[in-house]
Amino acid sequence: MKLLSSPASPFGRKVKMTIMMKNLKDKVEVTTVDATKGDASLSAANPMGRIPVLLTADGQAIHDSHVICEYLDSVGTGPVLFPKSGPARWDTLTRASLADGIIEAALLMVYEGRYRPENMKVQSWLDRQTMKINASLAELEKAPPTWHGAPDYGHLTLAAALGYLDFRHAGTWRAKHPKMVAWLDTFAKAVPGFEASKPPVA
Ligand SMILES: N[C@@H](CCC(=O)N[C@@H](CS)C(=O)NCC(=O)O)C(=O)O
Repeated sequence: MKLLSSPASPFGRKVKMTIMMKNLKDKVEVTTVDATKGDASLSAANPMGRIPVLLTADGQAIHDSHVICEYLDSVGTGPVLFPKSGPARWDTLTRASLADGIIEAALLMVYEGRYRPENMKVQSWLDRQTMKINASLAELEKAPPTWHGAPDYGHLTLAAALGYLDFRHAGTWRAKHPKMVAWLDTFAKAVPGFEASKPPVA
């Protein structure tokens, strides 16, 4: 299998953690693709031009980090990352959805800085993204999500989100969320793939 991703991508980081947790490291070759530059191999695999994309051994292109992680969960070994049914499944997916929302808001803020000329920036829109991130973090701080046995896909996604806030937003979230800081430390000890997939300092 081949994973098209980039070291900076928080969605790619989720997939990289999944690869390690599901003991698939020797079965997936990770290729760096720059999604901002209109890469032809990426567009062929995903018309949206987004990373990550997984090319399976039989030539199928699978995209969206959730779909890739669920696929890898089904073909690898190790702990189950996606409960198959019942309340546990909806709990995992809902936690992942909140964490994906944090990533999306944080990413939109980065894109605003990257793509919009200075005189076209809209502060109220940036404030709205900040508000979404802060509201989500405040909720998580009330009751950091625990796990039994091993972290699941929802926990992986949350760790990727917090790692992205560290990477692109100077880790300012840490000051007001001590429980989540401790949560991330505990997660990093439980999932070595978190440290191994850390983006390089820009
Ligand atoms: N929902 C998608 C989002 C993927 C995504 O937005 N990836 C970013 C990089 S982190 C990207 O490829 N951006 C380039 C673009 O949107 O053109 C997923 O979970 O995989």
